[in-house]
Amino acid sequence: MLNIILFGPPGAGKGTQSERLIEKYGLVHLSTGDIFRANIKGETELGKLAKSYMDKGQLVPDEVTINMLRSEVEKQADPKGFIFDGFPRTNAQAKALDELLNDMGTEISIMLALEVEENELKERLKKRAEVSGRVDDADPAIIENRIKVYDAETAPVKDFYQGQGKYVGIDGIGSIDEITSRLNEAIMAI
Ligand code: B4P
Repeated sequence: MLNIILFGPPGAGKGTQSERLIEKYGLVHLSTGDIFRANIKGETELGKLAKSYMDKGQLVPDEVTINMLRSEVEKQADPKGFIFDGFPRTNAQAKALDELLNDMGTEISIMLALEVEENELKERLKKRAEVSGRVDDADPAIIENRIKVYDAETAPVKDFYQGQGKYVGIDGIGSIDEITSRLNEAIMAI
């Protein structure tokens, strides 16, 4: 199986690039952000809980996120592989993902980390706010908080995969096509 983690700060292009990679490699796309947003739209209990964190730019608690991800993975019959987009975001999530894949007789193939500097991230999210209707994109203070949470809780996840020799940094600045080519090159080199 080909199991890819697409990693990076909010606005780095994870969602945008995932759409292209799933098509090319026939992978299952699991975006925890998208799943939470679908639950918010459907007004489920999970959605109500997730919204109370997301609207403030905080992470949804690990236990809730891990259980949700596990059930989404286990739903798939005979997958060719997965793209994990926006997961793991903490070391506890990374450990849980390793255990889950291990139980399935597989593992993470590569972590592709999109590297984009902070001012560019803020610009992209501000632009997206005009069309997304996302509360967490609309307020500069919330964007600031998302980046702060990323630096404190999510960035250290890089070390977890670097320790396994699976981390590859990708320049996330440039056209969407250029960045897709860089990602494809890294996947071909696995
Ligand atoms: P996500 O949905 O993952 O939010 P995100 O990080 O902002 O999305 P993404 O970063 O994928 O957007 P993209 O780069 O594609 O999470 C939202 C919230 O959910 C979190 O804050 C948290 O509260 C919660 N959550 C999710 N997962 C969780 C977890 N595992 N644990 C706990 N909580 C969790 O796009 C950004 C914009 O840039 C787009 O408008 C795009 O058009 C533009 N763009 C992309 N590539 C570009 C390029 N090359 N040049 C210019 N613009 C570009």
